[in-house]
Parts: sequence; structure tokens; C-alpha cells
Amino acid sequence: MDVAAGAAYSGRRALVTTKQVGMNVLSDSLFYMAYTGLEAGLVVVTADDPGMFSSQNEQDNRHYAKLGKFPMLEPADSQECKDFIVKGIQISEQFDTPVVVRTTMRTSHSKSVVELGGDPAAPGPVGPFTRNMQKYNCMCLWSKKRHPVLEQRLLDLAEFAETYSPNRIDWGDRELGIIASGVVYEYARQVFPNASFLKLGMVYPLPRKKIKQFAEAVKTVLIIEELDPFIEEQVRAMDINAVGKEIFPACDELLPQTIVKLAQEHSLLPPGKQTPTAPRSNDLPGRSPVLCAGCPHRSTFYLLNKMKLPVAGDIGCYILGTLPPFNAQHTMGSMGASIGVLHGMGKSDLPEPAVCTIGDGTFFHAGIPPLLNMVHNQGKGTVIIMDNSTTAMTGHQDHPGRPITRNRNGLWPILKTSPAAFVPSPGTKPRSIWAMYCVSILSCWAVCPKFWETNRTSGDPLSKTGCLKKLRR
Ligand SMILES: Cc1ncc(C[n+]2csc(CCOP(=O)(O)OP(=O)(O)O)c2C)c(N)n1
Ligand code: SF4
Repeated sequence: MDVAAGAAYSGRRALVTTKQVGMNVLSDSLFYMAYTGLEAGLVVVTADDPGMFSSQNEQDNRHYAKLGKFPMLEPADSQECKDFIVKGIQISEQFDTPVVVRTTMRTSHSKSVVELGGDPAAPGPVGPFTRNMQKYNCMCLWSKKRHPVLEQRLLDLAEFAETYSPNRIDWGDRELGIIASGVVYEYARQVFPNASFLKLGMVYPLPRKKIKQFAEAVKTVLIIEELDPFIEEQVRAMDINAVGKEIFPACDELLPQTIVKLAQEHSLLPPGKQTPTAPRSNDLPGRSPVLCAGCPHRSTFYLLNKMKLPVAGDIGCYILGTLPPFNAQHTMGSMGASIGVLHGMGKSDLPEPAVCTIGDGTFFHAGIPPLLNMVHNQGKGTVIIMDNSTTAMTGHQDHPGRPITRNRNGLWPILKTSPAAFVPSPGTKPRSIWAMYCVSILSCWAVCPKFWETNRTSGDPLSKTGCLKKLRR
């Protein structure tokens, strides 16, 4: 996020993409950017996960818009996903603010026809850096003066939302007026084809006048939204009698068949209406996710299970060490948390030695500050770095320890600067964990075979290293 800030301050447009919990990590920087504004457009795309298909919680990131005071757009289909990025950049430059585009897992994974439009003009050279400390330096002295600017900007954006075309009313039967946004709008349209609709493309700030006009013209206002009553609370605060969360719960996705079922239970639809759903075979066996055959994490978890140690876990493929047959990760919270949790366990004088597991990608992303903190505060425990030379779980992305950007043992130069006892993997006796009573690091290194499989023909420098030659034999 700060890299994007630096670019936007320098006059270059920037885009940041993140999954929903990534907003928690980048919010500190996004919030200061709402105060400073920028020299060129900046858009953040966040993908929420109603239904928790691959996330540790089901947070509703729309709240960030209200908390951080920046506009948020919500596309309903692939065309809008593309259009809202362009519109987001325009709004960002027009109102001098970062803009967040919120998708959900379904919008991100769905495919529909997109009209591309013309190629954007190539960016020209940027001028010298704008030296405007009163705007870009958030020292409280100056930041205090930016707060009223931000409040006025929100009012201006609310006015803009009134005429912003993706906030549109489609009149139908006036008995029922539905307010919806995102992919849920598409579902609701399918379930209630004859109702009147207020479709919101901008979910913060809301077009208050348009909402009032809509509510006054229909008999019942129904708000269908996944997760929290974010729109509903704002609409009710406008003294509009709306129905929403008493029908549609705050947990899980609201798929068309769920909307039909709940609407029937509350007499909004006659019984018997069905929504077409994809056919499913009932005779498929249940399969829980497992570590791949030959995964190097397997042997580490096999030993951890045998040693019956308490293990603070982290996020990556190795989260699967939690499940049978390993049963070897006892906590997992957020990316990089394992080292801090281990630190706390060590400070609690447990009657047994404790360890934590953290992948190399996660270590570089979020593990170094807590490790330094642990060493500085004389913690005790063993940090096991599950080094498979890649960021496997999310698609084998590069990271700073990978040979493509560094030497083969990218972790080592960093670990050697730490005053923790460092035990590299070759010849390591896992039992030595028992003997350690300080911060120790055990690097379990073996390349992820899936990564090797997909990269061996790509000319990636990793495929030329000795480790891979060994693996191939
Ligand atoms: C704050 C945050 N950002 C991103 C993610 C998505 N994420 C899940 S696992 C992972 C990477 C794991 O890589 P690594 O630690 O190297 O473990 P591996 O999968 O290679 O075993 C990422 C980026 C997340 N869960 N939380
Ligand atoms: S992708 Fe790689 S790290 Fe992940 S489970 Fe498979 S072998 Fe293990």
C-alpha cells in the first residue's frame, strides 16, 4: 500500500489488490492516504469472502469505507469489475481520494462478457516530486487541518452518488422495492423479476435523496445484502422503514436458492417457486484438503505429531498440518501471528517446550518484525521456517527469499543477522528442539515439488540450482 502511495504521490496511477483480511494489514496506510489525497489516481481492490471459502473470518470490508472515510464501489458483474476500476481512478483524481472497489468471491470467480473499450493512452513522464508537506505529511499539526477537507469531500461524494449512473432505479411492481448491490443484485433480480430495484454501484457514501425517492414510491423496502446490515443501518438511520436482516442472516452467502427459501418463509414469495441450480451428483465421496503427495511439509508434521509439542501455526499450505493424520498445529489466526503467539507461549512458562511453524513466504511478509521482537525481549521457543522456496498456497508467487531475486539460500543472510540460534536443515536433529531454551530457528528446506513441476521448463533460475538437480535424480 505504501508503494502505491509513493507512486500516487509521484504522479503515477496505482492499483493495489488484496483479499479481505489483507485490508486489515493495509488499512493503516490506506487511512493516512484518505487524509493526504494524492497526485494521481489510486484504487484498492478487495475481495471479500462470504461463505469463508478460504479465509479465517467472514469480515465485511464495506465497514472500512465508513471508518476510513473514502468512497467504495461494488461491481455486480465482470463488465462492472472492469468499468469500476476506470471509474475508480477518475473518482480518485476528481475528489483527491483513494477509492476502494469491493468484490466478493462470486464476483471474482464469475465470468461474463466484457466490452473493453479503447486502449488507455501510455503514461507520460512525471514531473519533480510535489513538495507539499501540509498535505502529504500527516504530522498531527497538518493532519488536523486535513480532517475538515475529508469531511467536505464525503459530502461532495454523496452528492456525486446521486447522479452516478451505476446507482440506478429500475421501476417495476411498486408493492416491493429492493435495494441491493454487487452480485446479490443479480441474484435478487433473478428471484424477484417483477419488483422495483435500486441498484447501488457505490455503497459508500450513499445517495440519500435517491434512496428517499425510491422508498417513498414503493410499499415495502427490502434490503438484500450479504453479511452485515451495512446499507440497512444507514437507510434506517434516514428514518426509512426497511426490512432486511430479520429475513436474510448475517452469516454465509446469499445464493438465489437461499433467497427464495427465506423469502418464502417470510411470505414474500408464494410457496413452490424454485430457482434453477446446477445439478449435483450425490454419490461423490467427501474429500477434505490434504498436503500433496511428496510435499516436504509432511515430514515436518509427522515429526511434530510424534513429538507431541504444542505448535503455534500460521497460514500457507502447511495449515493442512492441522488435519489428520498430522493433527500438529494447535493455533492459527492471521498471517505472521505464529511467532508472536509462540513468544507469548514461551513467556507463559508452559511446562513443555513450544514451537511455531511459518512458511518462507509468510516469514518474509510478516515474520521478521515479530522474530526480532522475540529475540529482543528474550523470548523462548523454536521457530520452524517451512521453507519450500515459494509461496505455494496462493499460486507459487515469488518472494524476496527466492533464487530468482537472490541467491539460493535467500533466508540465510537475514537469519544470520539475528542473534537467535539458527539451525539449518541439513543434519538437523529435531530432538534438539527439546534442548533449546532461547529463541532458536529451524529451517526445514525442500522445494515444493508442485512448484518445481510447473517451473522446470520455464527457464526459471531455480531449475538450474543444485537442489533441483538433486530433486530430479
Ligand atoms: C493478510 C493476508 N494476506 C494474504 C493472505 C493469503 N495467503 C494465504 S497463504 C499465503 C502464502 C503462504 O505462503 P508460504 O508462507 O510461503 O507457505 P506455503 O503455502 O508455501 O507453504 C497467502 C499470501 C492471507 N491469508 N492473509
Ligand atoms: S503445493 Fe507444494 S507446499 Fe503446497 S501442499 Fe502441494 S507440495 Fe506441499
